[in-house]
Amino acid sequence: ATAAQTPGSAGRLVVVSNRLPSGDSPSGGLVVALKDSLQRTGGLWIGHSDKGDTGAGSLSFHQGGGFGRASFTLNGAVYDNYYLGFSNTVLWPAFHGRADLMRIAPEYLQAYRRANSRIAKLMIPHLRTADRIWVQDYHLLPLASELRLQGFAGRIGLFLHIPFPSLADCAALPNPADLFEWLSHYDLVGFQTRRDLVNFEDCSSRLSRVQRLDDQRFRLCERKLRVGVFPIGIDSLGFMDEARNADIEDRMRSLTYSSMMIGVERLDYSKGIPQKFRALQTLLENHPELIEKVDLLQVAPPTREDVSAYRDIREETEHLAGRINGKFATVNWTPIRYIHRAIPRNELAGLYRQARVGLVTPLADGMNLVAKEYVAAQDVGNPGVLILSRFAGAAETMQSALIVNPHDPVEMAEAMHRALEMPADERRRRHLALLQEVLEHDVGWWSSSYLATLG
Ligand code: GDG
Repeated sequence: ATAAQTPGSAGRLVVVSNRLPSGDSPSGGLVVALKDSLQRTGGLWIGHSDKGDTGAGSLSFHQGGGFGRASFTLNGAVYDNYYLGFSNTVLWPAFHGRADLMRIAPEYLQAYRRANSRIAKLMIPHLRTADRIWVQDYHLLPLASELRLQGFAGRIGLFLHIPFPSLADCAALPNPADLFEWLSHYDLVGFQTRRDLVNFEDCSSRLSRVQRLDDQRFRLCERKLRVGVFPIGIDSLGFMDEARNADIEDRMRSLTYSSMMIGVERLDYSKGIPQKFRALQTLLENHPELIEKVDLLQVAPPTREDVSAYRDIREETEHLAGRINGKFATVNWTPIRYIHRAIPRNELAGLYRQARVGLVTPLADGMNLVAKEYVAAQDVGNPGVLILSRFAGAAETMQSALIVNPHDPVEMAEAMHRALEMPADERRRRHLALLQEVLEHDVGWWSSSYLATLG
């Protein structure tokens, strides 16, 4: 098939992600970062939407949001097998070190290929030769190969938001060589951390045909590929404002105890919530003077509930919270306040600012934006302390946090104790170093350095 590409002189930015950002709701960091380039180049954001005619043979264009937005729909069964199936029951667990949670089924891979081929087909009539396409994340790995097959010859980049797997996990994928074949059709593949780049090199050299050309260039499956490390950030100034203006303090003042620790993450098995709860239990056992003095506010909105591993982690989390609360609670205090729904963004910013300790303790995480949001939200004169897992991508650049191993409950409990007792000058020193990093490498820096490299 040939692409009906409109020749055009000015290249636009075309962003493709699994989900199309909505035009009216408050913008996430990614939208804030890309809005300028999209507007300036008259660009387009393409993503899935379930509002629409599933049989539609073309993209649907939407109003609002300040830049071009177009959506595709997929047949319900194809979408489920592509999104819940291959993306979230094969790729997500393998890429997060949990190959044991994979469920491999031929119809998942088939739907994943079909979905990507269909997305490419719907995109082709709307593309111009000079466009730069920026594909977001693991749902769309084969998109470049499909676009090439259908005739698009312009620049295509991929950013992987999640970790690149280790060799053992990569080898557990249904057809490991496919992954490298898919990646080889991009001009630029961006990773969150150096560790991901090392894993990519390790896996591709064992499972595919690769040759290093220089620092940033490989020959992969007979094609040239550029790679780079681009740690994603947040809209740091925007979030600092949000936290300063949040009006949560009055309501929080009615609480009788002084120290709140906070955890915020989708209820995902990669986030280490049970490990965090067990560490809190160890803290209360080893430091009983903290009973009625400290608590953990855990915000854990539901996610991917149709996948069985997510039902299991919910059971485990709720069982553990109940057990720990039952064991330690008194008539006017409970150690864990657990909220299983999303709370509004501005409220979240105010809660981070109130919390003396931010607990970001995933077992595996591409970057982890909560760590950056917690830092941005603090009062610089009297900041809280960030406890950060060494398995979060964020740990590569946020070494002034208290870095912990989430598998070790005693180490984590001691870090919590240390954070709660930390003198103000040490808190300010650590916070300042972290804040500088969060401000310097915000999401605007991330998108412009990626796009400058894509060319
Ligand atoms: C993937 C990678 C990488 C959470 N609960 C609520 C809420 N959130 C917001 C947080 C934060 C975002 O969701 C979560 O971002 P993370 O980075 O922590 O994690 P993932 O969702 O797993 O994201 C990750 C990221 O992509 C970007 O590349 O860092 O490693 O896994 O912004 O604040 N927001 C609101 N209510 C909630 O209850 N409003």
